[in-house]
Amino acid sequence: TGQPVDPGYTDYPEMIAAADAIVAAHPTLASKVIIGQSFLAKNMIAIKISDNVATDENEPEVLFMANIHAREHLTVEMALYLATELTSQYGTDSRITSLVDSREIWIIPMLNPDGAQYDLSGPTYKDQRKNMQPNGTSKIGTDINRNFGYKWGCCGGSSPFKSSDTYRGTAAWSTPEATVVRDWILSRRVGGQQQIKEAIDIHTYGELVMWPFGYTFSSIVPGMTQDQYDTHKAIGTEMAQSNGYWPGQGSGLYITSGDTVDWMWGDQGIFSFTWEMYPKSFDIVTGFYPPASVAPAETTRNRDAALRFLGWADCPFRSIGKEN
Ligand code: 0X9
Ligand code: CA
Ligand code: CA
Ligand code: ZN
Repeated sequence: TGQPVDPGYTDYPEMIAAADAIVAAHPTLASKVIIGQSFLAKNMIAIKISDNVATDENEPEVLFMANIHAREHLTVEMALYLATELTSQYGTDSRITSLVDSREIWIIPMLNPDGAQYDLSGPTYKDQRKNMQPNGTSKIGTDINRNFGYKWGCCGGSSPFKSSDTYRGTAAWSTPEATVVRDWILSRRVGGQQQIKEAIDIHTYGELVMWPFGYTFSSIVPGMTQDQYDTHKAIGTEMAQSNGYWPGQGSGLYITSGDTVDWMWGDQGIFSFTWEMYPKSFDIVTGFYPPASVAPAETTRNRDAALRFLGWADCPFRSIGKEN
């Protein structure tokens, strides 16, 4: 890109420091969990936010994850904004207080720490998307968001070519980062019941809210009933009305296979969404690399959408008028 790295974006050490600072400031509300290690042995972390945070309570769990794609730095700011807002406004903002009291919220701010750190290593951005696992070509890495194990490698939704930006890897789960997220999500089952009810995988760019499936243009397929589809659509459309993004099924953008949301819904029954943040389209200054100075406006913009999303976690089907 030739664009100089903006030091306003949060890099890996700063992300860890920010998480530690949030936990230090709100030790009863926030905790840091190391969920595993990246290919280059960086700790991958989740921030848990809830009342009585040290106790695994019987409360619906919600996951926000960010920066699976290295160059999508604005998503880290989004994740840290949410963690900051949910803790600092607790006890002041009644809406936040009741959501934090009644849910267990997990935030993974940097799913691809190796790629993110490389992209920010300067002096100019590296245009890195994938992880940092060597593949024998000069375009290092595997696309972690094509490496999940639901319909992996199907249907033209990923690339078999190692140099491609959507290289799917040698097999499903060949990236340590996807495996860490899978194993951690599987660990959230209690008595066979997945505790995580909803998830958002935060990307840039396009200003979109998308739901599964990404692997097929069809809406209703095995693994997605009409009510389940309608529930995704209702919640996704509500979020898009709030933040001004465009709602739709993921395949409406293009077909993907092995992405996070298809696995989270298809394998774990978690109501799952992809956000594509600012900007709406490529322009001369931005694409993946708007100035970090846009972060306050572009994160605050999603506050209400995130809180509405948290509100459905106890019973997503309520969004279509069906309790069950
Ligand atoms: O291609 C992706 O992984 C995501 N877009 S990005 O520009 N951030 O790389 C979109 C994934 C959502 N699924 C579908 N669009 N099918
Ligand atoms: Ca709690
Ligand atoms: Ca729990
Ligand atoms: Zn992305």
